[in-house]
Amino acid sequence: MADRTVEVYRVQELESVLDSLYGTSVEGATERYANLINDFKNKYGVAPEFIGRSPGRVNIVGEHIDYEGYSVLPMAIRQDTIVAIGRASDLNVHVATLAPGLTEEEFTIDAERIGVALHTWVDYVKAAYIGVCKHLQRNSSTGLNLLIEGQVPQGSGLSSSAALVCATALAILGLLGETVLQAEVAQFTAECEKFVGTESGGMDQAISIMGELGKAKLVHFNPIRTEDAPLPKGASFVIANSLAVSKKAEGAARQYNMRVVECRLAAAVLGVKLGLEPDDVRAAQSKMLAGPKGSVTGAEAEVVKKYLDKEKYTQAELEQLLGVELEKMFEGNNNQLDELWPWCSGFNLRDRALHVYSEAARVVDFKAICDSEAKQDDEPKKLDKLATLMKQSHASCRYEYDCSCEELNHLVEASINAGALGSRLTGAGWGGCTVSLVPEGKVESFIAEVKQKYYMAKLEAKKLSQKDFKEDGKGGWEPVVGWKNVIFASPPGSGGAILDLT
Ligand code: NG1
Ligand code: MG
Repeated sequence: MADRTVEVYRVQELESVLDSLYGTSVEGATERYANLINDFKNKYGVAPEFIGRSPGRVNIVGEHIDYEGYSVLPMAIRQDTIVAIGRASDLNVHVATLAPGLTEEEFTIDAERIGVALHTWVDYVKAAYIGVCKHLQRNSSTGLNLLIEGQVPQGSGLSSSAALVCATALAILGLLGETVLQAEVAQFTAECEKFVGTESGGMDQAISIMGELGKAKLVHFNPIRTEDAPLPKGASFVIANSLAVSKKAEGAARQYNMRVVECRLAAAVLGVKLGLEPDDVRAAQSKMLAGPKGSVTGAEAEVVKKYLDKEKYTQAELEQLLGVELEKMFEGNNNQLDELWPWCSGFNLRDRALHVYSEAARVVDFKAICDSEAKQDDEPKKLDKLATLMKQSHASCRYEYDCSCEELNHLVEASINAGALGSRLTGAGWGGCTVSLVPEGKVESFIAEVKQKYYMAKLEAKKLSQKDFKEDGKGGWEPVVGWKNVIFASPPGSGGAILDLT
């Protein structure tokens, strides 16, 4: 596929730009952008020059395999982050947000002197700025004013963080007048998000930047590139937030990084058992045993079961097997993987590896079904096959990767009972959202039923926080953020873009 540059819209009339950006006229969108521009003027005294915009995403299949180099199949969603930018009169980057209660900050334009440590959301902005400077090999020559507004729910596995990092990077690139390839931005934003917490792969940034209206994408890594995955007709993807917050940068980040460690250890042990040379073992440890193009042959599960015979390995066992101290093995890593030791009680290499290989194969199967020429009357069969893969993916995440939680499992169950063909957790897990495949004609009744069977039932059983709900004025309850932000059908949305206001 030809390398595309990031889309730049010259804004003469906001409304028509937004129509092509969102593919349809979105209620309140014009006001939203106009407010951002206005608030920017009020805050900084001058009009913004550019707006960067990048969406959240939902992963349809291929969970926790991007950081092993295997391909994944997500789509961009409509909810996005927008960042207005202009030049400042000093040599600082000033950052403010329209979200209530969040502090403002400023930092120097000297990228070398910026520290990031995930203390606040501003660290994502800093990470994006550093990423742009590293990529361009120069700092901004002037200070910058930024105003940020985001609509991607946080901590819900829809990648609000990638939306923030990517939208910020695009705003800065717009202002600096740089034309850039989508794949380049996807690559460096994935790197810069690693400064801020998780040893993640590049899925979120890739789809946030490279998403396209109406299209799910098969995303490959090393190097990042995409293929279209034509979704069969007759079904919608419905996203539902379990309202259990996945605190990725805190508890779950440890669990997330712990999975990265387990996968690398699994690869290293397999390498030793398969008689690889030490150098190849080291290579296998940094990439799981992905084939040349991250391909799977189907034979991996047998190998895993044969050689990774124990459920949990201790640190001492692993050090003996690998002939190296684990602390040494993970030394010098951004996210202090070497600080995980006191926190863990053993390494489950077999189950993690089984998940990775089976999930990688499911992505290949999913794409093949999407691509298969089906006569109109075969579409329902295609949907069933895709749904089966989604269900298998959830089971594998739940039992083998252990990244689900009670709420997610209940929500998946309620979704199937409410008429979804398939349903699974999406994103890192341990909380956050599910994605369900629902026959088109049933979306409304599906949503109504899940409201009762999951949200109301859980609320009544005091298993959801009362703080997340308020009275709806009709004798019932509704989420404080509104139902449409908690459970909604999502067609594939467009990727990142720059709006030129000059
Ligand atoms: P979330 O937590 O949904 O942003 C994370 C990783 C992805 C991927 C998924 C699991 C980050 C920024 N993203 O997604 O790269 O590994 O988990 O498939 O950590
Ligand atoms: Mg994230």
